[in-house]
Amino acid sequence: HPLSAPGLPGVPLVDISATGPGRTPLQQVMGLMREHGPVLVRRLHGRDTLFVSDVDLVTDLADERRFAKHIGPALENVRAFAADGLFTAYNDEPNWARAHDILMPAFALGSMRTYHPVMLRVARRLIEAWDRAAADGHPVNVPDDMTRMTLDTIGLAGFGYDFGSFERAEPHPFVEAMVRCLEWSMTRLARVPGEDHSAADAAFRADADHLAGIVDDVITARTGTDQSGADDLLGLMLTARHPADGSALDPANIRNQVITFLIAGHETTSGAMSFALYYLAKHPTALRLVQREADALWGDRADPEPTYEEIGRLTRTRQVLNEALRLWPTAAAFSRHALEDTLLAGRVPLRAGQAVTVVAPMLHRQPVWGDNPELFDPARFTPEAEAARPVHAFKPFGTGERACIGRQFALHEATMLLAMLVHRYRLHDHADYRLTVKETLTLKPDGFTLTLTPRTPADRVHLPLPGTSVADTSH
Ligand code: FDE
Repeated sequence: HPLSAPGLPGVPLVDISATGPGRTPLQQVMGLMREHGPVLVRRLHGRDTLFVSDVDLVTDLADERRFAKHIGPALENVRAFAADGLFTAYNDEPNWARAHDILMPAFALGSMRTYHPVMLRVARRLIEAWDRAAADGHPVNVPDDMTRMTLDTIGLAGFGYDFGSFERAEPHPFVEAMVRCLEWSMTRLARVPGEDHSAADAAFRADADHLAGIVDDVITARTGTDQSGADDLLGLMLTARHPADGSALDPANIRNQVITFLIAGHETTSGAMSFALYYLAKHPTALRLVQREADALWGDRADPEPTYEEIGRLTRTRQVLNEALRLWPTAAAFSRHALEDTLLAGRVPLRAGQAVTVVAPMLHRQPVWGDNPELFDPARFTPEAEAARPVHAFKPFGTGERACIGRQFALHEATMLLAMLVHRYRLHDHADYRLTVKETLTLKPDGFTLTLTPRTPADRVHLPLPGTSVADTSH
């Protein structure tokens, strides 16, 4: 039996210092929870982290009067290149509230109407590339192409900057530098005291400078030109004043926000679409349902022009995305700390300032999800099924005022692309892919490839969908 964690009677303490966290630390924690239960302390070189995934604990942690976002060691490392950008800012850093209040309107549901045409334009770039692969019989690398698509989308929609990712054989240098920065942030957590990491740190500095350089190009490209009509994120940041106190964002903070949005806006969303396609490729019944939904909108049209309103009607597609985000929430953990000494859910004593990390993929496998939580089943997200579940059982976007500001953006982008893809292609799991989840702070299905063939009118079943309702599956 493992020891109890200090000050936490009954909470198992698991020391992983002998092996370290390895390349898949999140999946290691999932394994520890499968063995020791949903509340545990992991010790690494004398540093303890309290991980939880019980619904009642997460529900209590969502109480904004008693808990707040915690910038844990992983996000501290990300601060080395994103500083006081929204994701990594401390709650009491003035730039957090300032940027949050200025940027909120840009992420309200209604603003997606503005981004829709750009999202559609980039979706068509991906489709062009996939049409060529289909014609040549070549496989496509799903996470790589999803990352091209999401980077180009946030670049164009947010900042009017074109990364042109589909014209490159290799990922854009920004992506490579960013992935290495994220990897540095993750592996730095596993360092053994006393080791020399100066080479890795120098390489990280070079990558971080590279990111800052690209971002400065993005900003210069804008400030040199006429700003009228630039109502995107960058335009807002450069011109908008805080609604209450009239203050503006300073240039250093704008740079941090652009880095933050480029990272947050594409890594997680591309992973979510990749997992959704993985599950669709493995689950013909779910695939048929989303194909019928897309067919009902676009029939045999070769190049449909999805409208903003139509994306809101893609209920089944949205359920598939939610179910993929349940099994593999791509931003898999978030941390909270207690504002005062308190008893978490009446059973775990916490001191003021003490941090707790929520392990979303395990929360999403708790008994409230039924007795077969590993099963991919989009029907878990029908309105009836959602109403029957505690609201905090599903947390792929974090919680409270520090929850994901880009949620509607990501869901609109991903729902539209998925529907367009299943409408257009038959997906072939040509390599009999076995899921391995790669971790770079975010999660991706590693090396997942598909081959494609165009769907024909004969592939389309012209039947109405049974009992579809337009439902908001938000949480
Ligand atoms: C945020 C976020 C979060 C939280 C974290 C913590 O708490 O720490 C999460 C969980 C998330 N997010 C998730 C996600 C998923 C997906 C798919 C996404 N996400 C997407 C996106 C897009 C975009 C643009 C974004 N996203 C963004 C963002 C930001 C900025 C943030 C921060 C906020 C504050 O204020 O804090 C986030 N996101 Fe996300």
